[in-house]
Amino acid sequence: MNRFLALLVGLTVLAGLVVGVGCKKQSAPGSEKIKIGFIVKQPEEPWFQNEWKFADQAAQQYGFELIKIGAMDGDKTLAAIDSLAANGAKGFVICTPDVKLGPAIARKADSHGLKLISVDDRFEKADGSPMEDVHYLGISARKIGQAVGGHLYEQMQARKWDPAETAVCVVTFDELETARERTEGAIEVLIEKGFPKERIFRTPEKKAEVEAAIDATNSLLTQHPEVKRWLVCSMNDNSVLGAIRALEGRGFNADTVIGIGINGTDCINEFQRDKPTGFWGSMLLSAKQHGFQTAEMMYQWIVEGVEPPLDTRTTGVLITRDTYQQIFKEQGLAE
Ligand code: FCA
Repeated sequence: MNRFLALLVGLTVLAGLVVGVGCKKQSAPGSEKIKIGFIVKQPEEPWFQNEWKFADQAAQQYGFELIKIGAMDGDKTLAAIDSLAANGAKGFVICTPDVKLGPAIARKADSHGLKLISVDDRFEKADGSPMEDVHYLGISARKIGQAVGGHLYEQMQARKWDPAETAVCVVTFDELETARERTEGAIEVLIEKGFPKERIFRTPEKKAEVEAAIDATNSLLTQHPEVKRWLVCSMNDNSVLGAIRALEGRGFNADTVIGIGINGTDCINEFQRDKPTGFWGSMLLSAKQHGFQTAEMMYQWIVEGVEPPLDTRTTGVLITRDTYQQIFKEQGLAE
């Protein structure tokens, strides 16, 4: 009897082991990874490549699979969401190519039961107001713009430029709230400091790209051949770089132009040139927070049910040709 019992116990333990191993196999790391999408509007821009790089780090740390998709227009964006759903993703982070797509994107995400976090560019309702119910992580746009304005003014004074011979070229992209806030913030501070309002010129770009900024700046320069020195600001590095290229086309250079960008990721080649150009500095944003933190928030939302805050804002810090290497080192960004 005892022997029989022992055998029974032995068999039960064995069976348990087999079942246990079987179960383990099913949930072994790698076989059932959570999938999270990360859609960006301009995959060629270093800013977005950095966001992806940091989101990848979150994927590695937490063991989920990151599906990166570039979507430059509405059709691509909506198709990307369908394909994420078909692939079994549970949610996605997105910088939309057009904030007006917000309601359509939110509806599509909802229809597939996908969680959604918007990054950088906040979704807008049909009436232009922000979709405050969609989780968002973006920059403190007005504050960062104000910092640009402050540094431009300081640099002008440091060079003892006569404000009467100087003008401001503001390449605008007012369709986008985060862009408008940045340029309006810069203008606000320049005026506050005493820069003559009538020589702050706004010129709209059709897209936030170098070529479009070149066009926008050229049309402004044609109207103002009298200006001897220029301060330049815009929504990001590429837009300021475009302005600098247009100014160079008319003989302006580091002695007659002070440009300050935003991102701090798309101006590294510029800082690495042999000679300084009119692109003097940039407000370095935290691509790490935008990429890593949004992906991390999405993962924790899916797995632990921790809903992220509805609105998270990040800050920036000035970098120049002389300081960027040191600051990158301090922030662990150096290659
Ligand atoms: C927008 C811009 C990007 C970057 C980001 C934070 O999406 O297009 O270049 O500045 O905001």
